[in-house]
Amino acid sequence: MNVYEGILNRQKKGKKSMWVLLDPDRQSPREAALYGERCEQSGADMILVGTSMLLNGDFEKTVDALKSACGLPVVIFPASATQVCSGADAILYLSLVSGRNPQYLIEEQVRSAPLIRRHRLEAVSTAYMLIGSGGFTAVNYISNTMPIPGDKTDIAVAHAMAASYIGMKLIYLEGGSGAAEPVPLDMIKAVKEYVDLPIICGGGLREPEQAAAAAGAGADVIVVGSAFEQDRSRERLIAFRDAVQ
Ligand code: 1GP
Repeated sequence: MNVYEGILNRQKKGKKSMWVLLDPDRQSPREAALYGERCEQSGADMILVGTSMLLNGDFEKTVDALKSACGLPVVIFPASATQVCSGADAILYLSLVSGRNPQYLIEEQVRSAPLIRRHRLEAVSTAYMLIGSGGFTAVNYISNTMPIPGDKTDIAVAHAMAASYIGMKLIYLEGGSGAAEPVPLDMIKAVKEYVDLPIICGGGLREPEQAAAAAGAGADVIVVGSAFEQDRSRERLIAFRDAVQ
């Protein structure tokens, strides 16, 4: 079963998933391996590797270390075509559909396509929708795009429907890493009502209760990054996992 089939299977069975986002800049590959092991033992379903801005980290070694340390799917969550490497199970082939910047709608995808083929990566077409969270996030700045305002659920729904008609496979509602507020629950509910695709939701989920609320509103997958950067204990991971499921 490939990564996308695994996601679809869980969605069909009504099982919610927790994915952990790991920024390769925040730890050594060795530390990443230990963390990956803990994520697996704590019941996480997948590990995403990516960052808006890679400074010192080793992307490829981090992916390899995670793969050798744990049995979870390790999936690239790329900010650009530079974050493509072999060794991962798949790549979220993101198109920033909420923005109107051609670089992130199609240009980075064209640059990365030959590498994806060379590395035989499974590419999972993902409609990446940046949702306004009341603050200015790294994704806003780097992508040079405007987010969809958090109270404009109709606009979010239209984007998700368009992505579905185009043939994309996942909807990612992104508040932005470390966002002041998570994606509004009403928006998750509305997108769920109109689109059958699995919905991923992340950004600003600091407490298990927030993750539970997002899952309850209709998100099939919850992504948590920052909340585990301060506390990577097994207890913290399990608290989120239990809240999501
Ligand atoms: C960011 O959705 C992810 O792309 C996770 O966000 O770091 O705020 O958990 P956090």
